[in-house]
Amino acid sequence: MDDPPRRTNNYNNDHFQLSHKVFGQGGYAIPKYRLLLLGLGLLNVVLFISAVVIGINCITVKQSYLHSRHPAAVQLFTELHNLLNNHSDLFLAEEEANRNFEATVKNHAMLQDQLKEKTIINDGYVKQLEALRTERTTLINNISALELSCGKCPIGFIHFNSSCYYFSYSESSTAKKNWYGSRADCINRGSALAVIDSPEEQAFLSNNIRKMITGRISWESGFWVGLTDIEEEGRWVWINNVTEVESRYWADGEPNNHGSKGGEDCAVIVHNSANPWKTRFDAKCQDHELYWLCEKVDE
Ligand SMILES: [Ca+2]
Ligand SMILES: [Ca+2]
Repeated sequence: MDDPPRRTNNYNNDHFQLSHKVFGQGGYAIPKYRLLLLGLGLLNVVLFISAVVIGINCITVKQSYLHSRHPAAVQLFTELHNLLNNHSDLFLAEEEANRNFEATVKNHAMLQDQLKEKTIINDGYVKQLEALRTERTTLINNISALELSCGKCPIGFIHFNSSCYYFSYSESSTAKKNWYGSRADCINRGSALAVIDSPEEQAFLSNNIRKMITGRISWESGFWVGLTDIEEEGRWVWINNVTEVESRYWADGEPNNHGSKGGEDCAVIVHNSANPWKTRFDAKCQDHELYWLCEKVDE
C-alpha cells in the first residue's frame, strides 16, 4: 500500500512559504492582522474617551436632575451637611468645655486646700490675738496697780502717805475671814492688820470703803482692823501695842461687847456717810467672818 500523503510536511512547507512572504527578504508590507490590531486599539481609545465624557455628562445631568427634580432632597443634604459641621463644632466645644470643667475642678480643690490652710493660720492669729488681749488687760491692771501704789507698794496695795493698804474686797467681794484668818493673810502679804493713828488715815480708809461698799451701813460689810480688847475688856489696843484713847470713832452704841461666850473683842470699820468719824464696831473675833484691811508701812 502506498503511504498516505504527508499533510504535515506540506502544511509546514506552506506556512514556511507564507512566513517567508510576510517576513521575507526586504519586508515590503505591513501584515493585515497588525492593521487589525491597530484598528482595534484606536477603537478602544475612542470608546474609553466616550465613556469618560458620558460619565461626566451623567454626573452633571444627575446633579441637574437632582437640583431640578428634587430640590427638597438637595436642601436636606445641605442641611445634613450643615448639621454634620455643627455637630463637629459642638463636639469640639464639648471637649473644650470638659477641659475647662476639669481645670475648674482642680482649681476649686486647690482653692479649698488654700482655704483650709488660711483657716488654720487665721485660727492661730485669733488665738494669738486673744492671748495678746489677755496680756494687755493684765498689763493695764498692773499699770493701774502701779499708779495706785506709786511704784512703792506690792501689787494690790494702795499707797497713802507713808503706808500701803490692801482691801480684801478689791480682790474678792465674796471671800471673808475671821479676825485671826485676816491677820494671818496680812502677814502672808508682808503686812499687818491696819493701825489707824491719824484723822487723815481714817478719812482715807473710810473714803476707799465708800467706793467699794454701797448700800446700808452694817458691820457685816465692814473690814477687820488691828484693834482688840482681848487682853482686857474695854481697853482697846492696836496690834502695835498703842492703846486707843479716841472714842469718837465708834459708831453709836459701840463697842457693846454684844452676846455671850466672851462677847466682841475685835474692831471692824465701815463707811458712815452720815458721820465719817463714827465708823467702828466691835465683833466676835472667832465667829464672825468679814473683809479685812492690811497695812504695810514704808521702809
Ligand atoms: Ca470686847
Ligand atoms: Ca459691837
